[in-house]
Amino acid sequence: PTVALVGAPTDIGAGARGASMGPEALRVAGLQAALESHGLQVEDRGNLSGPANPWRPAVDGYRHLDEVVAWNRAVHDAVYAELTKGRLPILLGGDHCLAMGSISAVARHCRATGRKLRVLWLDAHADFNTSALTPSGNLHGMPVACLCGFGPEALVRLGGEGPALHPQQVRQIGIRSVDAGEKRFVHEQGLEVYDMRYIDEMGMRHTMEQALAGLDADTHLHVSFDVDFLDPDIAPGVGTTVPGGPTYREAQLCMEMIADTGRLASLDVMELNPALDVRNRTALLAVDLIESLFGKSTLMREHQVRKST
Ligand code: DIR
Ligand code: MN
Ligand code: MN
Ligand code: MN
Repeated sequence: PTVALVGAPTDIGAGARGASMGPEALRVAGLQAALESHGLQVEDRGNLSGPANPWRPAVDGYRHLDEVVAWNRAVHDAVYAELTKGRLPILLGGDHCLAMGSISAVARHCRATGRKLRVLWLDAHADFNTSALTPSGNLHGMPVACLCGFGPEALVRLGGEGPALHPQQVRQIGIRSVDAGEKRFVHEQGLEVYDMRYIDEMGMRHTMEQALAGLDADTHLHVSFDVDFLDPDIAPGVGTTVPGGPTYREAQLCMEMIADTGRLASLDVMELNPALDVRNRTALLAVDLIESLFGKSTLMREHQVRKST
C-alpha cells in the first residue's frame, strides 16, 4: 500500500522540550527517499497543528491535559482518514502521548473492518502510568494505560466508545525503566513485557518470535516505536535516555523480523529530540531502522531468497 507520512510537531506530553522538531529531522534524514528506494509509494501529508506548549506544572496529576487532548484529536482524525483511504500511516512524532491518537484510530479502523489488532510497543518505558501513579504528570508516560481505559474520559474515548485496547493485544519490548507504582499496575493488568533482562537472557530472535506469535492474515500489526528503545550510545537524541538498550544489530533484527511477518499496517516514530541529538545521527539511525521495518534486508538474505524462488 501507499505510505502516508503525518507529522505531529509537538512536545506537549514530554518532560523535555524539543520532540516538536522530530518530524522535520526525520524528513531531513531522508525518510521519504529511503522508503521510495525500496519501491514504496510515499505521500508526505505535512504537519498537523495544535496548541503551543505552555510549559505548566501538573494539575490533578496531568500536565497540559487540554492541549494533549487537542493534539490527539488531530492525530486521530488524520490517521483514521489515511487508514480509510487504504494508506499505511506513519506518524512522525512528536512525543509518545500522541500514540493515543494514532492507536485509537487504528483500533477504530480494525473495529470497522473486522480485523484483529496487535500492538508492538518498542520502548525503554512501559508508558503505563495513571494520574495517581505518575511521578511527573507527563502524559507521554501514560499512553498505554489510557488506551487500555485507565485515564481521563477525553483520552480514553478518542476513537469512539470505550477503550481502544485490551492489555492482551499489547507486547512491550526493550523495557528497562518502570516507576514503582507503574510496575505493580503492569503486573496487575497482565501486560506481556519483554524487558531487557529477557532479551539479554533469551536473545532478540526468541523475543521477537514470542512477541509476534499468533499473527494471522487477519491481523493489523501496529508498531509504536519510541526511539528511546535504542541504546543511548547509538541514539542520544531523545529526552529520556536509559542505558542498556538494544544494540544496533539487536534493533535491526527486531525490525527485520517484524518485516518478515508482512503484517505491518501502521507505525509511530516517536520521541526523537533533535535538540539533544548529535548531527542528526539518531534521526538517520531511525530512518535506517524504518527501512528494515519495510523490508530492507541484508545482502546474504536477499541472495538466499533469490536462489530459492
Ligand atoms: C516516566 C518517564 N515513566 C514518567 N516516561 C517516559 O514520567 O512517567 N519517558 N515515557 O519517555
Ligand atoms: Mn485497512
Ligand atoms: Mn520511552
Ligand atoms: Mn514511550
